[in-house]
Amino acid sequence: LAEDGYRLWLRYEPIADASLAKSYRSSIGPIEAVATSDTAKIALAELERGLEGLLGGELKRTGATLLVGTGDAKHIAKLKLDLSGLGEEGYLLTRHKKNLVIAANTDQGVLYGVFAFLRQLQTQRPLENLHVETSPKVDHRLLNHWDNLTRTVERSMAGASIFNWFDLPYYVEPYYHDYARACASVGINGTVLTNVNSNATVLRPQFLEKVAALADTFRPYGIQVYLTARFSAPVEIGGLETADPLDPAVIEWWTDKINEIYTYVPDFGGFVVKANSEGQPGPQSYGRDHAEGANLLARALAPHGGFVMWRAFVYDFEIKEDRHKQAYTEFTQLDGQFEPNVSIQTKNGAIDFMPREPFHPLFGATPETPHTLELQITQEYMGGDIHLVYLAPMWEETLEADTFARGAGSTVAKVVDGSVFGHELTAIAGVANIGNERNWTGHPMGASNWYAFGRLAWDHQLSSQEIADEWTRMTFGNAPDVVATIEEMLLESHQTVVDYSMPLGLHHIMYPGHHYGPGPWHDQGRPDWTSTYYHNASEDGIGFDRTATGSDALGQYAPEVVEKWGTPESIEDKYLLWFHHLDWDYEMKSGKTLWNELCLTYQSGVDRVAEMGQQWDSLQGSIDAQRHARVAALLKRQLEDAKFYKDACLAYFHTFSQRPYPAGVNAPE
Ligand code: GCW
Repeated sequence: LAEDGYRLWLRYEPIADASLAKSYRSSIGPIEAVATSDTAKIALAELERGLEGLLGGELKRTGATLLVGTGDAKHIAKLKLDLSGLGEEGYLLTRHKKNLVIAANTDQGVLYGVFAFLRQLQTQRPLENLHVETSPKVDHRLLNHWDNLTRTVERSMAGASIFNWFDLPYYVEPYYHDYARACASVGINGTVLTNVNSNATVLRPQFLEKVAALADTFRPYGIQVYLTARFSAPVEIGGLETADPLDPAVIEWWTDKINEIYTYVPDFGGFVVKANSEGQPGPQSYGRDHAEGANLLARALAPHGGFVMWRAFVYDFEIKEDRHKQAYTEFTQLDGQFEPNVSIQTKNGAIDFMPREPFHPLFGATPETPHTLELQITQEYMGGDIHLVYLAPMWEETLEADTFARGAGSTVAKVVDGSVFGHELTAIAGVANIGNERNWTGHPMGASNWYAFGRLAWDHQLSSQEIADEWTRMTFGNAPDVVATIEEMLLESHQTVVDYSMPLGLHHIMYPGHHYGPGPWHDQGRPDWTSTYYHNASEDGIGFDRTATGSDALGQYAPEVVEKWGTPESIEDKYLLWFHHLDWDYEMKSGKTLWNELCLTYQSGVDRVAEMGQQWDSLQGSIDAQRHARVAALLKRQLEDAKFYKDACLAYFHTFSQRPYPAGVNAPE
């Protein structure tokens, strides 16, 4: 099991290039550090472990010393470094005369600095002119686990939940430390332990004890613990008759409950709440609105410094309007009514983590209320832990999308990091793809998404390419052919999955329930869960008219966006059928008809998976046999799945289009 992937990107394999290793050894020298806090001890242990693995043996005196610590430690203070811009979590890696320095204002910053320093070596960057100065652009960088107390995990396939509730608090699994190390290594500083669909059980004292054990374990790694709050908890576990947020008994119940939580977890982060969505209870069940619901919890959390992430993923069983529009309609009305410690947790797009979505129109639309950007690391709609899909390019697309809220350049990233509207509360959340599989994520490449999420949450200006490069080197080594091949596979993989499943702006045509394969024909008896509602295919054409002649969801965006996306000629092909319903013979920018383009795009997605298989085969012998074999097997299945997706969709759409398949497309059998 030596290469089973358990170590993730923290492998610290010996640097094979002897002269590079030698030069690293001579520029690093022995470590000088003072470690008194648990966090500082963890940082030092990690540094020793990393250097031991990468460089082997003890580091000898070479004239250089690696100086590690906070600005107030004597050996750092005397260097007179300017650490004023680093804040609580930032760090500085630099050179001071002959010495290398890892410095920060806090032990937490030092821990992040240590991981960053080791990353330099893992990716074989030169140390001569080392100078990295960075602090996170977003304060709260959280994983959201959709994990149930029974250890099932919603929408993840990487085994059971890593949280072994049954044995807690007595037995603390050693791997919790490795989970925390991995999170800290990419700057993740919070974790929501429970599913947004969970019941209220976790709020019972017997479970709060268990939560406390996890919080104690994660704290020295800088990871705060959060929970989901089931809105009906006062009824479910509190014995009250109502959960009406304005009812004094309910207010008292939550206040007591929250005070109680803080006796177990003094630095408890707060709650994520899914309310009045997909059958979950919420304030509207009592004739109250989302702000009244969120504020109830926020007021009780505020004295302790906690905050509420109130999810914007709301839509009703009774359809009032295009589901795309509902969150915007509800939350823009409430802007200005939320307590300052409430953030609206908003998915990247308005429907639901589709393979590709235009950015959510709520970003930029609530000047008074901050947004927590919710991304999905787990591949609910993109082949689960079977398909190779590197998600950073998709997240980058969202982060860089311009809302125009305060003129050009008001990107989603800048709305989220608080700079567009001057918000102090900033957060970003990723729905975890982690389970108790030995390699954590099932697909060996799935870890790239955990890694990329953390890196982007820390610094949204990093490119998906840079992140892929780092991760590949750290995970599979620095051999040029390995790096080039894997990077190319990663970077093209998202467009590939879009092409063989939901190209050209198609969405929500997956099979219901498991969401794994195709189901464009599917009708679930309510329009917003029905594929035909979203693709609208008929003899007349295909696509969802969301312009003013249709649902006008487009009208929820800024005028600049409306102008760009308002016509089929001006919108990018990748969003075309999201906003427009077009004739099968519509002439695309490529000069092809829509039908032909659709067919060829599906086909190119399939072809690209086949190519990935060949690329991967070419690495046989260049990476360990175990991980190679696993990815190779998964790519074979991905190819079969991709063909099936394409065939199912094209065969179905063909019943409407009645056009021949263009040359180059393998017609479905
Ligand atoms: O994507 C949908 C999923 C549900 C999920 C929901 C949500 C946690 O199919 O499984 O529930 O979104 O985000 O609340």
